[in-house]
Amino acid sequence: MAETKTQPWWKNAVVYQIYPRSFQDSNGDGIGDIPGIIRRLPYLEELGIDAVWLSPVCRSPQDDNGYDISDYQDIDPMFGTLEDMEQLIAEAKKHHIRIIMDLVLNHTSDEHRWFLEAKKGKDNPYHDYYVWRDGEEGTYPNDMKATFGGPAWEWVPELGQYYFHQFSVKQPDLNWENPKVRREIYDMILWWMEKGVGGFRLDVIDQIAKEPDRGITNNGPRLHEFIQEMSRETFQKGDLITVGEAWGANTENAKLYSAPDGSEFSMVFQFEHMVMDQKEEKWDLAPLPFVKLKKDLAKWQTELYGVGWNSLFLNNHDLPRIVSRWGDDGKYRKESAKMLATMLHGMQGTPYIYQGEELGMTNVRFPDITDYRDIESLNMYKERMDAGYKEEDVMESIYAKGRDNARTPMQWDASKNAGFTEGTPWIGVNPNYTEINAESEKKDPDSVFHYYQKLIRLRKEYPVFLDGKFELLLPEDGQIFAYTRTDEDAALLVCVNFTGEDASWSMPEEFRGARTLIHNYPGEGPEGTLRPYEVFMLYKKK
Ligand code: TEU
Ligand code: CA
Repeated sequence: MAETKTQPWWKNAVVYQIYPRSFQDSNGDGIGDIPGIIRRLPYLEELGIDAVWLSPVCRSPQDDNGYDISDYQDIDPMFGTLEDMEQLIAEAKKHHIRIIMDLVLNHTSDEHRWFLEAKKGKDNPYHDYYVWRDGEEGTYPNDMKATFGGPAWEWVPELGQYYFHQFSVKQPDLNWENPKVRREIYDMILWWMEKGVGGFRLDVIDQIAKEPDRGITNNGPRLHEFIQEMSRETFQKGDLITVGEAWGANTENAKLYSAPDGSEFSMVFQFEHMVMDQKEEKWDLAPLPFVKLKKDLAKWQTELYGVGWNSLFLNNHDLPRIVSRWGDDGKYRKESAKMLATMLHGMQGTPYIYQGEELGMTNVRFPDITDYRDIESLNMYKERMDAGYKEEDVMESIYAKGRDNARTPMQWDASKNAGFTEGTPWIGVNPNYTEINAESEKKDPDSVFHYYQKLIRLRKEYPVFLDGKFELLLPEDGQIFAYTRTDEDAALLVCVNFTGEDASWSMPEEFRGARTLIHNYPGEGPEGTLRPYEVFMLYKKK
């Protein structure tokens, strides 16, 4: 273990994200569940991760797969019971794993008790828990749009009012201006903390301080005031990892979010690197500007050094599989999956691995739109078909960017349904599971799984991963992503060929003869030419 006495535990941790409905089914209903997760804890311990972030398991009508919560203090029967959750927390602890819950605080389900009350009348004590505007049917308060399509306003005839929703109509936005709402939320968080959770991921947290009349959704004026209050009232009373999801994060506000004094969160998920290969909308594809990507990641490394903390990720349940997106999921699947992992895990920050990423799982191409489940993809399909797009173009967008790419069942073995369920899975299994699965990778010393395992181990063994200062090499090179990490005692060189072609490379003088920590081709760290997707890390003591 690296010296971490003065550092919080989560700076040296690796987090694994589980999308519960797709991880492991235990009762044959085709839906992953908490007992299924408990069963797979030994696998996670073997991989070497320190914490698991669970996408929402609270009670929910599942309009947006659990991101529409109807009871924050209960578990959805689909996933199990509160006792199962308590057991998961306890069992995970035995495997040295902490459980991170997903807090969806920007909105609730429209079936949440607060919203059912709120709809009863303008005088109801819960009415002001949500964001309402008077009006007339058919004339929206303004032209704001919801992320999942259509207007951000929904008419409630009984009240003669619209409510505001940034996501689906079944996800009404909470009114954070109301101190009673904030207090309810803090009490709920404290309740989960008492149950022994290890931390929280905060869904679209930069959108809570909205001001719809001014068209403001993220980064509203009171945002950091609300977060600091929440942190003071809750997180700071425990030893937690907290990570805010913030599509609107930049290196300036990230210094607030992840301030070392702990006044807000441990860190945020920022998305600058995740929106480069698109035009205005994510569905409109554009080539990845590689040099720009390098400079952007380098900027985050440099600007947060010593004054904030980075999260490191390339995948989650909303994003396509990275090996299909920036690697090569055909001929060089293994090499390129390892390349992307190396590029990321050499940087400073807390790495997140999304289920199946450690196997090099790929995107899926289901033949028909009826094979898809995600509300975002289905709504987009309908909108674009109505607008006269060609079906094959719409499907290409879904193949490249649809969220269901990440949501197909975890591929455990080559048996029926990849060992995910004995029943009928809620969404199709990627047909490549007979080749790509955990069982076969565990047997193969050269697998993507073993490579991730090694990367995780290295981070814990060499303190330079934790504190080394980042420097980008060859910033203008169109194929190679190389950087160094340097602290008082040692230096690390991370070098990756991001492409499927040979790349010319000359070893920096100071790394000649340095020790190879990891390499995805046989032999020592190379000189002269890097083969397709070739990567290595070199280490030198000063
Ligand atoms: O995602 C935030 C969000 O803005 C996404 O809708 C994002 O724009 C989209 O997925 C990109 O494809 C969070 C959750 O991670 C997501 O699963 C939820 O659907 C959303 O919030 C609403 O809670
Ligand atoms: Ca189940």
